[in-house]
Amino acid sequence: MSRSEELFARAVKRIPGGVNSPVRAYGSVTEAPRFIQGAVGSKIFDVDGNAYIDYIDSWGPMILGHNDERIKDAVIRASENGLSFGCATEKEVEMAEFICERIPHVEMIRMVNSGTEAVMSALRVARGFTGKSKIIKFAGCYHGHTDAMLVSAGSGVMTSGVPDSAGVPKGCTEDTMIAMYNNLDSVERLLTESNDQVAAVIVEPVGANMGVVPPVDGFLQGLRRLCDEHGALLIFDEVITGFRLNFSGAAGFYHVTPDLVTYGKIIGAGMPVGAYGGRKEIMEMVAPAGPVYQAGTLSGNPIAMAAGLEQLKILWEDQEIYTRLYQKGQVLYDGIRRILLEKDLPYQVNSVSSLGCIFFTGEKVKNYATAKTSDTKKFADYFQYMLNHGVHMAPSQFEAMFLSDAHTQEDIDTTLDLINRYF
Ligand code: KE4
Repeated sequence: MSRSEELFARAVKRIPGGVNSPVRAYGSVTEAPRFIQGAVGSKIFDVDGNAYIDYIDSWGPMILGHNDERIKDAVIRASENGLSFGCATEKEVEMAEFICERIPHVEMIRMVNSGTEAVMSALRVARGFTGKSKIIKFAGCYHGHTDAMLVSAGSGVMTSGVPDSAGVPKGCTEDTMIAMYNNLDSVERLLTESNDQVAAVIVEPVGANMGVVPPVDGFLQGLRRLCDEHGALLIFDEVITGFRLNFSGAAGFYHVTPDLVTYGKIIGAGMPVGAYGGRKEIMEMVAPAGPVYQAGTLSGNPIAMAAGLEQLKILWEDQEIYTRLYQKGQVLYDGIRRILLEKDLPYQVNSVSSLGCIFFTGEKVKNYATAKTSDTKKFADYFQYMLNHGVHMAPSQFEAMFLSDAHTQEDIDTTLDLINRYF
Protein backbone atom coordinates (compact mmCIF):
# COMPACT_ATOMS: atom_id res chain seq x y z
CA MET A 1 0.00 0.00 0.00
CA SER A 2 1.39 3.45 -0.92
CA ARG A 3 1.64 6.21 1.65
CA SER A 4 -1.10 8.10 -0.25
CA GLU A 5 -3.38 5.08 0.08
CA GLU A 6 -2.51 4.73 3.78
CA LEU A 7 -3.28 8.39 4.40
CA PHE A 8 -6.52 8.17 2.41
CA ALA A 9 -7.61 5.11 4.44
CA ARG A 10 -7.07 7.13 7.62
CA ALA A 11 -8.58 10.30 6.18
CA VAL A 12 -11.91 8.75 5.19
CA LYS A 13 -12.47 7.79 8.84
CA ARG A 14 -12.28 11.38 10.08
CA ILE A 15 -12.93 13.67 7.07
CA PRO A 16 -16.05 13.33 4.88
CA GLY A 17 -14.86 11.50 1.74
CA GLY A 18 -11.32 11.78 3.10
CA VAL A 19 -10.82 15.28 1.71
CA ASN A 20 -11.56 18.87 2.58
CA SER A 21 -12.92 19.62 -0.86
CA PRO A 22 -14.75 17.02 -3.00
CA VAL A 23 -12.82 17.32 -6.26
CA ARG A 24 -9.58 16.38 -4.43
CA ALA A 25 -10.93 12.87 -3.88
CA TYR A 26 -10.33 12.09 -7.56
CA GLY A 27 -13.76 10.43 -7.24
CA SER A 28 -14.55 10.39 -10.93
CA VAL A 29 -11.14 9.29 -12.15
CA THR A 30 -9.39 6.84 -9.86
CA GLU A 31 -9.47 4.91 -6.60
CA ALA A 32 -7.33 7.01 -4.26
CA PRO A 33 -6.02 10.55 -4.52
CA ARG A 34 -2.37 11.47 -4.32
CA PHE A 35 -1.41 13.15 -1.05
CA ILE A 36 1.04 15.95 -1.71
CA GLN A 37 4.24 16.50 0.25
CA GLY A 38 5.34 19.72 -1.43
CA ALA A 39 5.78 21.64 -4.64
CA VAL A 40 8.15 24.07 -6.36
CA GLY A 41 7.83 25.84 -9.69
CA SER A 42 5.83 23.66 -12.09
CA LYS A 43 6.44 20.46 -10.12
CA ILE A 44 4.46 18.85 -7.33
CA PHE A 45 5.68 15.91 -5.20
CA ASP A 46 3.50 13.31 -3.52
CA VAL A 47 4.17 11.57 -0.19
CA ASP A 48 5.57 8.54 -2.05
CA GLY A 49 8.30 10.60 -3.64
CA ASN A 50 6.69 10.80 -7.09
CA ALA A 51 7.18 14.06 -9.02
CA TYR A 52 4.62 15.48 -11.42
CA ILE A 53 4.32 18.37 -13.85
CA ASP A 54 1.39 20.11 -12.19
CA TYR A 55 -1.52 21.57 -14.16
CA ILE A 56 -3.80 22.04 -11.14
CA ASP A 57 -1.66 24.78 -9.60
CA SER A 58 -3.92 24.74 -6.55
CA TRP A 59 -6.84 25.48 -8.97
CA GLY A 60 -5.30 28.76 -10.09
CA PRO A 61 -3.55 30.70 -7.28
CA MET A 62 -0.03 29.56 -8.18
CA ILE A 63 0.25 31.66 -11.35
CA LEU A 64 3.96 32.28 -10.64
CA GLY A 65 4.54 28.59 -9.95
CA HIS A 66 4.63 26.80 -6.62
CA ASN A 67 6.61 28.04 -3.63
CA ASP A 68 7.85 31.26 -5.23
CA GLU A 69 10.63 32.62 -3.00
CA ARG A 70 9.27 36.18 -3.19
CA ILE A 71 5.86 35.15 -1.88
CA LYS A 72 7.35 32.89 0.78
CA ASP A 73 9.60 35.71 2.01
CA ALA A 74 6.62 38.08 2.19
CA VAL A 75 4.72 35.56 4.33
CA ILE A 76 7.70 34.96 6.65
CA ARG A 77 8.31 38.69 7.07
CA ALA A 78 4.65 39.39 7.82
CA SER A 79 4.38 36.48 10.26
CA GLU A 80 7.16 37.99 12.42
CA ASN A 81 4.67 40.66 13.57
CA GLY A 82 1.96 38.18 14.48
CA LEU A 83 -0.62 36.18 12.55
CA SER A 84 -3.93 37.94 13.14
CA PHE A 85 -5.23 40.85 15.17
CA GLY A 86 -8.93 41.19 14.38
CA CYS A 87 -8.18 44.86 13.88
CA ALA A 88 -7.51 47.02 10.82
CA THR A 89 -3.97 46.88 9.41
CA GLU A 90 -1.97 48.93 6.90
CA LYS A 91 -1.59 45.94 4.54
CA GLU A 92 -5.37 45.90 3.98
CA VAL A 93 -5.32 49.54 2.95
CA GLU A 94 -2.35 48.92 0.66
CA MET A 95 -4.11 45.92 -0.94
CA ALA A 96 -7.36 47.84 -1.54
CA GLU A 97 -5.52 50.88 -2.95
CA PHE A 98 -3.29 48.70 -5.14
CA ILE A 99 -6.28 47.03 -6.80
CA CYS A 100 -8.61 50.04 -7.01
CA GLU A 101 -5.89 52.29 -8.49
CA ARG A 102 -5.25 49.76 -11.29
CA ILE A 103 -8.65 48.28 -12.16
CA PRO A 104 -11.00 51.05 -13.30
CA HIS A 105 -14.27 49.25 -12.53
CA VAL A 106 -13.22 48.47 -8.97
CA GLU A 107 -13.67 51.71 -7.03
CA MET A 108 -14.02 49.95 -3.68
CA ILE A 109 -13.28 46.40 -2.54
CA ARG A 110 -13.94 44.19 0.48
CA MET A 111 -11.67 41.27 1.43
CA VAL A 112 -13.15 37.93 2.49
CA ASN A 113 -11.68 34.43 2.87
CA SER A 114 -12.79 32.48 -0.19
CA GLY A 115 -14.38 32.78 -3.58
CA THR A 116 -17.59 31.39 -2.15
CA GLU A 117 -17.73 34.16 0.43
CA ALA A 118 -17.00 36.74 -2.25
CA VAL A 119 -19.89 35.52 -4.41
CA MET A 120 -22.29 35.15 -1.48
CA SER A 121 -21.52 38.73 -0.43
CA ALA A 122 -21.68 40.18 -3.94
CA LEU A 123 -25.13 38.64 -4.47
CA ARG A 124 -26.32 40.12 -1.18
CA VAL A 125 -25.07 43.60 -1.99
CA ALA A 126 -26.59 43.39 -5.48
CA ARG A 127 -29.95 42.55 -3.93
CA GLY A 128 -29.52 45.26 -1.31
CA PHE A 129 -28.58 47.88 -3.89
CA THR A 130 -31.35 47.06 -6.39
CA GLY A 131 -34.05 46.06 -3.93
CA LYS A 132 -34.71 43.08 -6.19
CA SER A 133 -34.43 39.34 -5.34
CA LYS A 134 -33.99 37.33 -8.52
CA ILE A 135 -30.54 36.18 -9.66
CA ILE A 136 -29.65 34.70 -13.05
CA LYS A 137 -26.77 32.25 -13.23
CA PHE A 138 -25.73 29.92 -16.03
CA ALA A 139 -25.99 26.15 -16.13
CA GLY A 140 -22.52 24.69 -15.68
CA CYS A 141 -21.07 27.77 -14.01
CA TYR A 142 -19.80 27.23 -10.48
CA HIS A 143 -19.71 30.15 -8.08
CA GLY A 144 -18.78 28.39 -4.85
CA HIS A 145 -21.08 26.53 -2.50
CA THR A 146 -23.39 29.25 -1.22
CA ASP A 147 -26.93 27.84 -1.20
CA ALA A 148 -28.38 30.09 -3.87
CA MET A 149 -25.69 29.07 -6.35
CA LEU A 150 -25.92 25.29 -5.92
CA VAL A 151 -28.24 24.93 -8.87
CA SER A 152 -26.97 23.45 -12.14
CA ALA A 153 -23.53 24.28 -10.79
CA GLY A 154 -20.30 23.11 -12.38
CA SER A 155 -16.98 21.90 -10.98
CA GLY A 156 -17.24 19.44 -8.10
CA VAL A 157 -21.05 19.42 -8.23
CA MET A 158 -20.89 18.32 -11.87
CA THR A 159 -18.12 15.88 -11.11
CA SER A 160 -19.89 14.27 -8.21
CA GLY A 161 -22.97 13.89 -10.38
CA VAL A 162 -24.99 15.79 -7.81
CA PRO A 163 -27.19 17.97 -10.02
CA ASP A 164 -28.04 20.07 -6.98
CA SER A 165 -27.16 19.66 -3.31
CA ALA A 166 -29.02 18.05 -0.43
CA GLY A 167 -29.65 20.39 2.47
CA VAL A 168 -30.53 23.39 0.32
CA PRO A 169 -34.14 24.37 1.07
CA LYS A 170 -36.28 25.32 -1.92
CA GLY A 171 -36.56 28.82 -0.51
CA CYS A 172 -32.82 29.34 -0.99
CA THR A 173 -32.93 28.69 -4.71
CA GLU A 174 -36.42 29.77 -5.77
CA ASP A 175 -35.02 33.18 -6.73
CA THR A 176 -32.20 31.64 -8.75
CA MET A 177 -32.96 31.35 -12.44
CA ILE A 178 -30.84 29.32 -14.84
CA ALA A 179 -29.85 30.56 -18.28
CA MET A 180 -27.78 28.84 -20.95
CA TYR A 181 -24.17 29.92 -21.35
CA ASN A 182 -23.46 31.63 -24.68
CA ASN A 183 -27.19 32.07 -25.29
CA LEU A 184 -28.37 35.68 -24.91
CA ASP A 185 -31.98 34.81 -25.80
CA SER A 186 -32.20 32.57 -22.72
CA VAL A 187 -31.11 35.53 -20.58
CA GLU A 188 -33.45 38.04 -22.23
CA ARG A 189 -36.37 35.67 -21.77
CA LEU A 190 -35.72 35.32 -18.02
CA LEU A 191 -35.23 39.07 -17.59
CA THR A 192 -38.51 39.77 -19.38
CA GLU A 193 -40.45 36.97 -17.65
CA SER A 194 -39.32 38.30 -14.25
CA ASN A 195 -40.67 41.77 -15.10
CA ASP A 196 -37.22 43.21 -14.54
CA GLN A 197 -37.10 41.86 -10.96
CA VAL A 198 -33.58 40.50 -11.50
CA ALA A 199 -30.99 41.98 -9.10
CA ALA A 200 -28.03 40.54 -10.94
CA VAL A 201 -26.75 38.30 -13.68
CA ILE A 202 -23.68 36.43 -12.43
CA VAL A 203 -21.37 34.80 -14.95
CA GLU A 204 -17.97 33.18 -15.21
CA PRO A 205 -16.68 35.40 -18.05
CA VAL A 206 -14.79 32.32 -19.19
CA GLY A 207 -16.58 29.15 -18.14
CA ALA A 208 -13.96 27.05 -16.35
CA ASN A 209 -16.07 24.75 -14.17
CA MET A 210 -17.74 22.70 -16.87
CA GLY A 211 -14.35 22.30 -18.45
CA VAL A 212 -13.21 25.46 -20.28
CA VAL A 213 -15.99 27.14 -22.27
CA PRO A 214 -15.00 30.52 -23.76
CA PRO A 215 -17.65 33.21 -24.30
CA VAL A 216 -18.68 33.38 -27.98
CA ASP A 217 -18.16 36.77 -29.65
CA GLY A 218 -20.69 39.26 -28.34
CA PHE A 219 -21.91 37.14 -25.42
CA LEU A 220 -20.38 39.21 -22.62
CA GLN A 221 -21.13 42.46 -24.44
CA GLY A 222 -24.74 41.25 -24.82
CA LEU A 223 -25.01 40.56 -21.10
CA ARG A 224 -23.85 44.12 -20.42
CA ARG A 225 -26.50 45.49 -22.75
CA LEU A 226 -29.31 43.29 -21.34
CA CYS A 227 -28.43 44.18 -17.74
CA ASP A 228 -28.55 47.89 -18.61
CA GLU A 229 -31.88 47.50 -20.41
CA HIS A 230 -33.48 45.54 -17.55
CA GLY A 231 -32.05 47.26 -14.48
CA ALA A 232 -29.91 44.32 -13.34
CA LEU A 233 -26.31 44.42 -12.16
CA LEU A 234 -23.70 42.41 -14.08
CA ILE A 235 -21.44 40.40 -11.78
CA PHE A 236 -18.27 38.89 -13.25
CA ASP A 237 -17.16 35.96 -11.14
CA GLU A 238 -13.43 36.29 -11.77
CA VAL A 239 -12.29 33.90 -9.06
CA ILE A 240 -10.45 31.97 -11.80
CA THR A 241 -9.95 34.60 -14.53
CA GLY A 242 -9.11 37.52 -12.24
CA PHE A 243 -5.45 38.60 -12.57
CA ARG A 244 -4.96 35.55 -14.87
CA LEU A 245 -6.09 36.57 -18.36
CA ASN A 246 -4.48 39.93 -17.71
CA PHE A 247 -4.20 42.18 -14.70
CA SER A 248 -7.78 43.37 -15.19
CA GLY A 249 -8.93 39.79 -15.71
CA ALA A 250 -11.63 38.91 -18.23
CA ALA A 251 -13.09 42.42 -17.96
CA GLY A 252 -9.87 43.77 -19.42
CA PHE A 253 -9.34 40.84 -21.78
CA TYR A 254 -12.80 41.17 -23.35
CA HIS A 255 -13.29 44.94 -22.71
CA VAL A 256 -16.60 44.51 -20.88
CA THR A 257 -17.23 46.38 -17.62
CA PRO A 258 -19.10 44.54 -14.85
CA ASP A 259 -20.86 46.36 -12.01
CA LEU A 260 -19.39 43.98 -9.43
CA VAL A 261 -16.54 41.50 -9.61
CA THR A 262 -15.53 38.64 -7.36
CA TYR A 263 -11.96 37.46 -6.85
CA GLY A 264 -10.21 34.55 -5.19
CA LYS A 265 -7.22 32.25 -5.81
CA ILE A 266 -4.54 34.52 -7.36
CA ILE A 267 -5.48 37.44 -5.07
CA GLY A 268 -4.28 35.32 -2.11
CA ALA A 269 -1.24 33.68 -3.79
CA GLY A 270 -2.21 30.41 -2.13
CA MET A 271 -3.45 31.90 1.14
CA PRO A 272 -7.22 31.94 1.86
CA VAL A 273 -8.38 35.21 0.28
CA GLY A 274 -11.48 36.20 -1.66
CA ALA A 275 -12.74 39.68 -2.46
CA TYR A 276 -15.63 41.49 -4.06
CA GLY A 277 -15.64 45.01 -5.42
CA GLY A 278 -17.09 47.40 -7.89
CA ARG A 279 -18.72 50.78 -8.23
CA LYS A 280 -18.49 52.98 -5.13
CA GLU A 281 -22.24 53.65 -5.00
CA ILE A 282 -22.86 49.89 -4.81
CA MET A 283 -20.04 48.99 -2.42
CA GLU A 284 -21.00 51.75 0.02
CA MET A 285 -24.07 49.65 0.73
CA VAL A 286 -21.83 47.24 2.68
CA ALA A 287 -21.66 47.45 6.49
CA PRO A 288 -20.57 49.39 8.34
CA ALA A 289 -20.91 52.05 5.61
CA GLY A 290 -24.33 50.80 4.60
CA PRO A 291 -27.17 48.40 5.43
CA VAL A 292 -25.87 45.21 3.76
CA TYR A 293 -24.23 43.13 6.46
CA GLN A 294 -21.09 41.08 5.80
CA ALA A 295 -18.26 40.25 8.19
CA GLY A 296 -15.35 37.87 8.77
CA THR A 297 -12.90 37.20 11.60
CA LEU A 298 -9.96 36.59 9.29
CA SER A 299 -10.96 38.84 6.40
CA GLY A 300 -7.93 40.89 5.33
CA ASN A 301 -5.66 38.69 7.42
CA PRO A 302 -2.21 40.35 7.46
CA ILE A 303 -0.30 37.24 6.35
CA ALA A 304 -2.73 36.58 3.52
CA MET A 305 -2.61 40.23 2.48
CA ALA A 306 1.19 40.15 2.44
CA ALA A 307 1.18 37.08 0.18
CA GLY A 308 -1.55 38.34 -2.12
CA LEU A 309 -0.18 41.87 -2.42
CA GLU A 310 3.30 40.57 -3.23
CA GLN A 311 1.88 38.42 -5.99
CA LEU A 312 -0.22 41.26 -7.44
CA LYS A 313 2.81 43.58 -7.38
CA ILE A 314 4.87 41.01 -9.30
CA LEU A 315 2.06 40.57 -11.86
CA TRP A 316 1.64 44.34 -12.23
CA GLU A 317 5.34 45.08 -12.59
CA ASP A 318 6.06 42.28 -15.07
CA GLN A 319 2.98 42.16 -17.29
CA GLU A 320 5.02 40.25 -19.85
CA ILE A 321 3.87 37.31 -17.70
CA TYR A 322 0.50 37.53 -19.43
CA THR A 323 2.13 37.38 -22.87
CA ARG A 324 4.19 34.37 -21.75
CA LEU A 325 1.09 32.62 -20.37
CA TYR A 326 -0.82 33.33 -23.59
CA GLN A 327 2.05 31.95 -25.71
CA LYS A 328 2.50 28.87 -23.51
CA GLY A 329 -1.22 28.24 -23.79
CA GLN A 330 -1.01 28.45 -27.57
CA VAL A 331 1.90 25.98 -27.69
CA LEU A 332 0.22 23.51 -25.33
CA TYR A 333 -3.37 23.61 -26.54
CA ASP A 334 -2.56 23.99 -30.25
CA GLY A 335 -0.13 21.10 -29.76
CA ILE A 336 -2.92 18.91 -28.41
CA ARG A 337 -5.23 19.98 -31.25
CA ARG A 338 -2.52 18.95 -33.76
CA ILE A 339 -2.13 15.52 -32.10
CA LEU A 340 -5.89 14.89 -32.18
CA LEU A 341 -6.07 16.00 -35.81
CA GLU A 342 -3.14 13.74 -36.84
CA LYS A 343 -4.84 10.78 -35.13
CA ASP A 344 -8.21 11.71 -36.57
CA LEU A 345 -9.75 11.85 -33.09
CA PRO A 346 -12.90 13.98 -32.77
CA TYR A 347 -12.18 15.31 -29.28
CA GLN A 348 -12.43 19.03 -28.58
CA VAL A 349 -9.79 21.33 -27.08
CA ASN A 350 -11.17 24.57 -25.62
CA SER A 351 -8.76 27.18 -24.32
CA VAL A 352 -8.35 30.84 -23.39
CA SER A 353 -4.75 31.89 -22.77
CA SER A 354 -3.36 29.69 -19.93
CA LEU A 355 -6.69 27.89 -19.30
CA GLY A 356 -7.73 24.88 -21.35
CA CYS A 357 -8.99 21.30 -21.42
CA ILE A 358 -9.70 18.33 -23.67
CA PHE A 359 -13.37 17.34 -23.97
CA PHE A 360 -13.83 13.68 -24.85
CA THR A 361 -16.70 14.39 -27.22
CA GLY A 362 -17.09 15.04 -30.90
CA GLU A 363 -19.45 17.95 -30.25
CA LYS A 364 -18.31 21.55 -30.15
CA VAL A 365 -18.53 22.46 -26.45
CA LYS A 366 -20.20 25.82 -26.00
CA ASN A 367 -22.31 25.24 -22.87
CA TYR A 368 -23.28 22.83 -20.08
CA ALA A 369 -25.38 20.55 -22.29
CA THR A 370 -22.61 20.01 -24.86
CA ALA A 371 -19.97 19.67 -22.12
CA LYS A 372 -22.04 16.84 -20.65
CA THR A 373 -21.81 14.85 -23.90
CA SER A 374 -18.18 14.15 -22.94
CA ASP A 375 -17.22 10.56 -22.16
CA THR A 376 -16.04 10.80 -18.54
CA LYS A 377 -14.75 7.20 -18.58
CA LYS A 378 -12.44 8.06 -21.47
CA PHE A 379 -11.33 11.13 -19.55
CA ALA A 380 -10.63 8.99 -16.46
CA ASP A 381 -8.47 6.60 -18.49
CA TYR A 382 -6.51 9.55 -19.96
CA PHE A 383 -6.14 11.13 -16.50
CA GLN A 384 -4.75 7.92 -15.00
CA TYR A 385 -2.27 7.42 -17.83
CA MET A 386 -0.99 10.97 -17.48
CA LEU A 387 -0.80 10.69 -13.68
CA ASN A 388 1.08 7.39 -13.84
CA HIS A 389 3.54 9.02 -16.25
CA GLY A 390 4.22 12.09 -14.13
CA VAL A 391 1.68 14.67 -15.31
CA HIS A 392 -0.87 15.89 -12.77
CA MET A 393 -4.05 17.02 -14.52
CA ALA A 394 -7.26 18.24 -12.91
CA PRO A 395 -9.03 15.02 -11.76
CA SER A 396 -12.24 15.77 -13.63
CA GLN A 397 -13.48 16.27 -17.18
CA PHE A 398 -15.27 19.38 -15.91
CA GLU A 399 -12.26 21.34 -14.70
CA ALA A 400 -9.51 23.38 -16.35
CA MET A 401 -5.79 22.93 -16.83
CA PHE A 402 -3.83 25.86 -15.37
CA LEU A 403 -0.47 26.97 -16.77
CA SER A 404 1.88 29.07 -14.64
CA ASP A 405 4.87 31.30 -15.35
CA ALA A 406 7.02 28.45 -14.05
CA HIS A 407 5.97 25.93 -16.72
CA THR A 408 8.85 25.52 -19.16
CA GLN A 409 8.99 24.57 -22.83
CA GLU A 410 10.41 21.26 -21.62
CA ASP A 411 7.35 20.71 -19.39
CA ILE A 412 5.06 21.38 -22.33
CA ASP A 413 7.08 19.20 -24.69
CA THR A 414 7.03 16.35 -22.17
CA THR A 415 3.27 16.76 -21.73
CA LEU A 416 2.61 16.82 -25.48
CA ASP A 417 4.86 13.80 -26.02
CA LEU A 418 2.89 11.87 -23.39
CA ILE A 419 -0.46 12.91 -24.82
CA ASN A 420 0.78 11.84 -28.25
CA ARG A 421 1.83 8.46 -26.86
CA TYR A 422 -1.45 8.08 -25.01
CA PHE A 423 -3.64 8.67 -28.02
P1 KE4 B 1 -13.66 28.93 -3.29
O1 KE4 B 1 -14.77 29.11 -2.27
O2 KE4 B 1 -13.38 27.47 -3.59
O3 KE4 B 1 -12.39 29.71 -2.93
O4 KE4 B 1 -14.13 29.60 -4.65
C1 KE4 B 1 -15.35 29.18 -5.20
C2 KE4 B 1 -15.36 29.53 -6.68
C3 KE4 B 1 -16.08 30.62 -7.11
N1 KE4 B 1 -16.11 30.97 -8.42
C4 KE4 B 1 -15.42 30.26 -9.34
C5 KE4 B 1 -15.47 30.69 -10.77
C6 KE4 B 1 -14.65 29.14 -8.96
O5 KE4 B 1 -13.97 28.44 -9.89
C7 KE4 B 1 -14.62 28.76 -7.60
C8 KE4 B 1 -13.83 27.55 -7.12
N2 KE4 B 1 -13.15 26.81 -8.12
C9 KE4 B 1 -12.94 25.40 -7.84
C10 KE4 B 1 -12.21 24.79 -9.05
N3 KE4 B 1 -13.10 24.55 -10.12
C11 KE4 B 1 -12.20 25.19 -6.55
C12 KE4 B 1 -11.70 23.79 -6.34
C13 KE4 B 1 -12.45 23.08 -5.26
O6 KE4 B 1 -13.69 23.22 -5.20
O7 KE4 B 1 -11.76 22.40 -4.47
